Amino acid sequence: MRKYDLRRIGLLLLLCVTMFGNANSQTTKQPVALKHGAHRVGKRTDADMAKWRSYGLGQFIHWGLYSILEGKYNGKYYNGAAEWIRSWKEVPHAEYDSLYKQFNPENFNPTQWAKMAKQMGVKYVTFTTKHHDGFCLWPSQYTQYTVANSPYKKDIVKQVVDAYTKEGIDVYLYFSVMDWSHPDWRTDLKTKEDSVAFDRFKLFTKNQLTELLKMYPQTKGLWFDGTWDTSWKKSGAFSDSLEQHLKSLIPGLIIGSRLRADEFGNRHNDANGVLMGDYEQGWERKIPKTYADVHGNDWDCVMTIPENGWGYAEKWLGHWKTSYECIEMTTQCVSLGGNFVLNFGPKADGTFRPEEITVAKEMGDWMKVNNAAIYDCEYANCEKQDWGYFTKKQNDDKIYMVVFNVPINGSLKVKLPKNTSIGKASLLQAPSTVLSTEQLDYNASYIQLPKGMKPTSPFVIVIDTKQQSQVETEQKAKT
Ligand code: H79
Repeated sequence: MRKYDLRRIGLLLLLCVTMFGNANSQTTKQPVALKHGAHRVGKRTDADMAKWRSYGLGQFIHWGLYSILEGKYNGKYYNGAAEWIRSWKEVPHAEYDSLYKQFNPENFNPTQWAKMAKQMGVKYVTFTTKHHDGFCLWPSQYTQYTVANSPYKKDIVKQVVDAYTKEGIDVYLYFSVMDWSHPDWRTDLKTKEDSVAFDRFKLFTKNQLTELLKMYPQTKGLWFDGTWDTSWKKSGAFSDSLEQHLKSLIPGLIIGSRLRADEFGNRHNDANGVLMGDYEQGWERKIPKTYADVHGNDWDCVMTIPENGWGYAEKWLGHWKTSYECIEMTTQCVSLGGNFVLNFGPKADGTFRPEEITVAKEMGDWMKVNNAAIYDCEYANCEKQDWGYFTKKQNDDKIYMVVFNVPINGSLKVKLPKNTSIGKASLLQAPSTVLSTEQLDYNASYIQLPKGMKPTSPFVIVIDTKQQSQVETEQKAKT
């Protein structure tokens, strides 16, 4: 019996225990024996994944031919996301597919990009190597539709990978499986011809991904997209073997839950409800409300600064987020055990719009002072309060309160986990300022802000916790 089969049997047994071990469970369904389901129950425990978990903040970059059109065509503005403009009926495909002849980002300065990201405080970047239009920002040998055939000619992916790696920022490659430029790509497999064509497409996909990992061995992970079509959902065996192949090329490689489908076409979670992939990749432009919503998984939230739209658009219609909103989202994600990844859509010439430069700068300024509450932090298991968010240092007992709304009386309610109490509360920015506390019951307290403190930006309180003995807790609980 192969090691792989043994692993599956182990997984099934684990599922049985999980599902039948709980006598109160209402949904005691028989686990389904799967050939292409999850390979693991629970989180990865290795060092690469531990590093991913400690990032807190990441950057996403969407850059491609759509950046040239800037969300408009013939003077009319497109209502959808700028990177989807090729699918707008106004845009002739042949014209869009010729845009590569104009791709020449003369002001592209990868070192400047990486330095801006570094100043912002991001620990990883996810970069679009190929979006849905199929245009490759690296010189792929498997298609002519690449940057090598543009006037710019040079390899963009290599420059991004090298510049960010040099700044100590981990690089993840975004890759859209859906490829509008490829004649063999299908949304469904209805005929024999479809299946034959899609088999060629699968080989093309595998070749391109193998090529990427061989050309850029510093890659820490892959961020898949465009995997929702029926054709891909019918290709569970392939995506399973593809994932294993990619992981064999770079040990420790991190791949989210958007790549695979099981043999029944279930995505993200397999037929037994177990996550397929190293983290839950379903939080696109939304953040879970409670810790229960993340089902014990690692996860990331990818977010746009405008309401929608990832590629560059001349006009941002509607609201766009301020740096404080982005800082709050970062904190909220970390407080629920996830990473927050903020998107940037550079212009076709390779420069960033001023609004994005401002957000990056202001977030970085805040992170410089307050990053102790973001990096290496996790869910703190404290009851959520209206003033903001709790985070907890991994492998440490320190709890952080990131305060966004100060109550008029300056009293911040804190409810720590069972058997834990406040040893000392102080301001992160002024550690010698010890804050007074008033105990409400055995694990709830008020922390009082210094009189006259009028914060002008979100700030952090550090709680050094102490463990109460069980006896002490029980005695207090009785009174
Ligand atoms: O790259 C950015 C987006 O362009 C891409 N993901 C982020 C990171 C993205 N595009 N669309 N979506 C995500 C959401 C998917 C929408 C869909 Fe549909 C709705 C897929 C299937 C139904 C509309 C109808 C689009 C395809 C069919």
